[in-house]
Amino acid sequence: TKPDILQVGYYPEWDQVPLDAAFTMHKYFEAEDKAAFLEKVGPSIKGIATRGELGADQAMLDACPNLEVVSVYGVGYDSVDVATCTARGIHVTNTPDVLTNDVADLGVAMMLAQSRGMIGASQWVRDGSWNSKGLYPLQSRVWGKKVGVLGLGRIGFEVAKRLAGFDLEIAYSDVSAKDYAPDWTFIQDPIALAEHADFLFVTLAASAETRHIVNADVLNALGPNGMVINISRAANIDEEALLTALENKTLGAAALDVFEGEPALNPRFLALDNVMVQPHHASGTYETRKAMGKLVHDNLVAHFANQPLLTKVN
Ligand code: 8YV
Repeated sequence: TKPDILQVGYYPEWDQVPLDAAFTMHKYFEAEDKAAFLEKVGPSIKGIATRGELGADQAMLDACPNLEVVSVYGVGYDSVDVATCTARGIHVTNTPDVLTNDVADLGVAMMLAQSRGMIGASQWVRDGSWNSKGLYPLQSRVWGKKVGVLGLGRIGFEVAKRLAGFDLEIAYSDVSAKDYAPDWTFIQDPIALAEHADFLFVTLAASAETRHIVNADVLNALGPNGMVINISRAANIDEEALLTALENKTLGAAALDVFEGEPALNPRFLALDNVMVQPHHASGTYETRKAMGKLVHDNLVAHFANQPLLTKVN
């Protein structure tokens, strides 16, 4: 008998096939009546396999009294109530490290593309404007400017490392100065960091403490020539304040991979030309997603074989 697993979201075939071979997968995301589905399969469920942005909500945890393990396909586990899991003796695992470089790559690419107006420039060529209207409007330079990295964890570190290679001056904020940060400037206060920086990268793990850490004051400090880049979680930014700042041009620009209520983002974003929007795909390469899927699978297998978990959270 294979352990019963609640599968919260979609996985590509190369992940689904090995999961189906090792476990009885119950596809929550395909159920029309989610509550009825949970009521029916809940008592048999020993594990949950979920995605970073979907997590496991209270209704799921409540519906699964025999739950032993939650395996998250993502480094962020803010959408899983880890405190409840820990109290109930439920293990939680995630997929750190394997996605770090891809997330950093996309963040830097977003910053460069938005700074140099590359999406608009591509459109300029495609729609014939180059030929009919002439030269594309000039943009501000990137190299030599100052970047502030809010959260110098694994992803923040890789962003900073890449941008140092572009001759940007690096400053960062975290709960404490990091001994692995070369000669980068530590500016703990997010407002002071934003005041100092031209580009503010948000690379924090989301938690109750970091909710809306990028607020109206931080955005104001970043200013009309500043850009905020978010490759973490939407909740780290006060989205209402961000939209207002972008609309009023008190903030120069934003490059965002994450949104409140995604994938249904606030339509106000789409009316703005000073924002780059991306569909939460910073970890979305074949190589990384395969490594993430393997970790989701291998953690579940390890758990049910009474082996040590590979990447445990609690
Ligand atoms: C998502 C992420 O998990 O790692 C994270 O925390 O947000 C992403 O990698 C990804 O979209 C897969 O669900």
